[in-house]
Amino acid sequence: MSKASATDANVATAPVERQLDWLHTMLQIRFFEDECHRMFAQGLVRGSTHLCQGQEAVVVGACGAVSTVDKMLCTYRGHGAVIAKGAPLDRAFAEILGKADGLCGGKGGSMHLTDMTVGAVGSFAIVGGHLPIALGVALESQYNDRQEVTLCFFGDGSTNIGAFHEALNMASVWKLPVIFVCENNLYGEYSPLGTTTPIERLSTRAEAYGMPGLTIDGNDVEGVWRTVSEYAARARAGDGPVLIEALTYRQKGHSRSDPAKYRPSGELEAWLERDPITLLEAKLERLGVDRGRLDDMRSAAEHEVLDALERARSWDDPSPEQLEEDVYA
Ligand SMILES: Cc1ncc(C[n+]2csc(CCOP(=O)(O)OP(=O)(O)O)c2C)c(N)n1
Ligand SMILES: [Mg+2]
Repeated sequence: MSKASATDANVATAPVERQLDWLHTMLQIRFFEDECHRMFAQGLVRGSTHLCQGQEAVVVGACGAVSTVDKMLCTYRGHGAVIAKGAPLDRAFAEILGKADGLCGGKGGSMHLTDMTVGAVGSFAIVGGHLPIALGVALESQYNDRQEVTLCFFGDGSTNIGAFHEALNMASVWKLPVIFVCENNLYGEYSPLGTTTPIERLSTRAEAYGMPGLTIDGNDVEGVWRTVSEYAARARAGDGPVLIEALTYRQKGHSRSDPAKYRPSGELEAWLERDPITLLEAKLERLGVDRGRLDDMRSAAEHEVLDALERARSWDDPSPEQLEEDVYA
């Protein structure tokens, strides 16, 4: 068995089995997104999709720090978050394919995956629009005296939207149990953060609203888990929200039609060196996990994803009658 590295030495590590669970979910998300990319490229699905390859550690670490009864809201780049919260792979694929047994009856699609049974309250396509909604979800928990937290994921671009500022302010005044997690992937669509935002550390915006603000390595799943665990406990105790800025990188373009040619040369390669899955595998090897076990897990995750896709593709499309259900006008 090899020893943990010096950088790990002063920090309590999560049990290896737990870290293997995280790896498994991160691999499922990676393969899920790769398959989504293929489905859209092959014209099996209309519209667009926003993939999260490279950002898996943020959602897996954060969702791993809360339980099913806790709530989660995310963006249109939300497949990974919803899977990390526990939604089944086949019904997520089915939703994207517009099938009747999709998570939302096939009526939401890629940008609106929702699974209330696991606390995945919604994926939102209006940038920043869901932050005030997260407050309402958290207010309901607080009002009914349930010690739940609401995880709210959003991109760096959201921090320039008015609703971000209003939401942080009110969450702090009312001490709402919201964990605001900014997935800072350095770009809002095709714009580097620095061209739209006059500060570098987005977490400093927390200070204006009287809540703690931290910047963490979003590609270190255990670090994300540890930070969210700590602040979730604080929120459950009634001490209010936190803003966590998780630094990460979107390995693909903004949406499926974006080849991301605007990236400076070498940037992608540098971030691929810090791929969150590779980092976790290397750490597990240092902790003594056999390489063969990691390879087996990788191929199991790939098969699970491919099986789920095959099942979802075999399911029925909504009937004409089902199309009229859930329509309010
Ligand atoms: C209110 C609003 N303005 C503009 C858009 C168009 N839009 C879609 S995604 C996006 C970029 C958001 O970037 P960021 O918040 O960093 O999230 P990321 O896509 O990087 O995950 C924009 C401007 C939108 N959906 N909603
Ligand atoms: Mg972004």
